[in-house]
Formats: sequence, C-alpha cells, structure tokens
Amino acid sequence: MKSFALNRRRFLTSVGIAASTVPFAGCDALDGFLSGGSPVRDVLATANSLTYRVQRMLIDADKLAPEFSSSEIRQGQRPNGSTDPNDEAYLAHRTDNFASYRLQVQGLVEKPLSYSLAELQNMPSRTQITRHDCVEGWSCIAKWSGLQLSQLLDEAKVKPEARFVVFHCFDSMNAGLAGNVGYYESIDLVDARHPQTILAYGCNDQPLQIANGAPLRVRIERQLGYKMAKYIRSIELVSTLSPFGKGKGGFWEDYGYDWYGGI
Ligand SMILES: Nc1nc2c(c(=O)[nH]1)N[C@H]1C(S)=C(S)[C@@H](COP(=O)(O)O)O[C@H]1N2
Ligand SMILES: [Mo]
Repeated sequence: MKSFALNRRRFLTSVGIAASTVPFAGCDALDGFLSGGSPVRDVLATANSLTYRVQRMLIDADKLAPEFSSSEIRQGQRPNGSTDPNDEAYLAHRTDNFASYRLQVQGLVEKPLSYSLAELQNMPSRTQITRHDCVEGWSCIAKWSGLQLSQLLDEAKVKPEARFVVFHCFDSMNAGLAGNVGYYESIDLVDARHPQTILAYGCNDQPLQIANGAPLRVRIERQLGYKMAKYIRSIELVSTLSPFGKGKGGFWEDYGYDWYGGI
C-alpha cells in the first residue's frame, strides 16, 4: 500500500505538481498546468476529472473528517444559498410540519424505498460535530444528527452498474436566462458509503431548521458546502450524470464548480 502511495506521489511530481498541495488546492494547482497548451492536456479529459482521480488515489476511502467538541460550536449553522424554498410541493409538506413528506430512494436499486421522516428518525442514528466550509470563504462548526446513507443503500440493494448517488432537491434557484433551475447534487459510491455521510434531520440538538434544509439534508464531511444538498426530495442511483441539468453533476457544477469539492 505504501509503495502504491509513493508511486502516485512520484507520478504527481513528474507532472510538476507538489503532491502535498493537491488534496487541498487540487484545481488551482492543476489549472495553470493545464492551460499552457501542454500535450498532457489532451490525454487528461478535464482538470475536474483529474482532480477527482488524484484525490481518490490519495485519500483513504474511509478516512474520517475531523470531529470537534461541543465547546467548539460558536454559533448556529449559518444559512446559505436557498433558505426558504417556495416551491409548491415543498410548501405543502411544510404546512403539515413534514408529516406528509416521504423520501424516495430509486433508480438503479433492486428495492426502491419510500420513508416518512418519522421512519427515518427511528432508524439507528449518528451524531457528529464537524466543520462546514463554504467556497465563499466562511466555515461553521455544528452538530449534525441523522442516519447513515449507507443504511439506505444496503436496504435498497444498489445494482452493480450504479456509480453515483444523485440528490434531487425541492428548491430551485433563479439562474438568469435559464429561469428557475432545480438544485441537485451528486457523489460517488465511496462518499455515499462513507461512515460520516448522513442524511441529517437534526442540527445542534434541534430539529433541522428550514433555513438549513428541513426536513432532510445530506452531510458529506470531506467535501465543500455546496455538495451538501438541502431539502432532499429523492435520492437516485445512476450510472451516468449526463441526464441531469447540464450534465456536470450538480447545480453549481453546471456553472463551473468542481464536481469533486474535496477539502
Ligand atoms: N438544496 C440546496 N442545497 C444547498 C444549497 C442550496 O442553495 N440549495 N446551498 C449549498 C451551499 S453553497 C452551502 S454552503 C450549504 C449551506 O448550508 P447551510 O444553509 O445549512 O449553512 O448548502 C448547500 N446545499
Ligand atoms: Mo457554499
């Protein structure tokens, strides 16, 4: 294993990247290298997929994101992006305090699932105090409670051809000429099965607030804030991301953000 890692490092150094900066500033480091008309560019599809592959090589699949103690929570989770969706289906669920909400798990699974919030809350839970990093340059430490996504994947029995988990959200964003565009996100099965990847219904010992994504939002603790879809309507197992949005795997990705937002 060790020599494997060393070889990867040598590969990185040989293309002129300091290996130590890659997991944190992968794209910035690679963008310059790829923009100079280098022949290597033709070999590598995009900086984005290279970043993803490099990070997947260097990061242990089960490596945990740092967890903090309660005393390190200084404030409530700062709401960002959509904070008060006014989409019709969402408002209907909101009116009855999400009693009529059901999470759907569908796509490339043997057994599609549909669960109420109460049913999800009765499953074994996990609580973690983690730091949320937004690309806008702020972070926030908060305590999140929910169920591990891996539980649902096991139950639904993911088909072998599935490669990604797509989160479909209730909210849409005004994207200028494109009109209202639904928020969505996606991750690979490594992150989906990671022990800290939870569907959270609680934050800082309270039910998840509307502003932070009630009734259910995902926590993907080794990636940036925009990956952590709020207001989850359904979860879909897929083999390709091309049918969704502009095909880049997420609302912000469709506008240029990296699909793998590693931190
Ligand atoms: N559905 C949905 N999920 C979303 C967003 C959004 O606008 N809509 N914004 C993202 C961004 S950029 C961040 S930083 C976090 C903010 O989560 P918070 O409001 O709980 O801080 O949610 C992410 N998930
Ligand atoms: Mo963000």
